[in-house]
Amino acid sequence: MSAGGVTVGVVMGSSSDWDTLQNAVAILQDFGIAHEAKVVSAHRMPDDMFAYAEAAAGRGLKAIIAGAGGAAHLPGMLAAKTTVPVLGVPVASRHLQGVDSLHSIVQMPKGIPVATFAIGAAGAANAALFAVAMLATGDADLRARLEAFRTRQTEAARAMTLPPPR
Ligand code: RP5
Repeated sequence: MSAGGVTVGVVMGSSSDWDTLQNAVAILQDFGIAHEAKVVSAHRMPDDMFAYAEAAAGRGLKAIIAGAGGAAHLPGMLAAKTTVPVLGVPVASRHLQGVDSLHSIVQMPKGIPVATFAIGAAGAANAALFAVAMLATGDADLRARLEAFRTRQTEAARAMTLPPPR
C-alpha cells in the first residue's frame, strides 16, 4: 500500500458507469485496499484525464481500473500517459450492449497495453480481483486473504443444490 495514500484508482467516463464500476469498488473495500473512485471523462475532461494519469505514479497508485462505454478511449488514453497498469472495464452501452466498449478497449495498438476484462459487472469485479492479485504478489497477508476468498467461493459452489426437474 502506498504511504497513507490511494493504492488503486477507479475512474469512469460518467456517473452512469457507476452501477457497473461499483462492483470493483465493493471488492476493493472487502479486501481493505485504499482506493478512490471518480468520474474522469476522456472526451469531456481531457485535461483532467491527462493530469490524473501524469500524477498516478507519483501518488503511489499501483493500478488504475478504468471503465467506460461506447468509444471507450479512457483506459487507452490513461495507459498512454502512465506506466501504472491500467485495467479496462467495458461498460454496456445503450445501443451496442458494450461490444463497442469491449472492442474499443481490447484492441489497443501494440506498445500501450490495457488489461481488458469482461463487459459489465463481472468485468468490474474481476478487474478489482486482478488488482488484488497483483498487490498480493508483494503482500503475504493480502495473498492469504485472496486465497481465503477463493476457498469460500469453492465451498459455496460445492454447497450448490439443484431443484428437481419440472
Ligand atoms: C462514456 O459515455 C461513458 O463512459 C458512458 O459509458 C457513456 C455514456 O455517458 P453518459 O451519456 O451516460 O454520461 O463516456
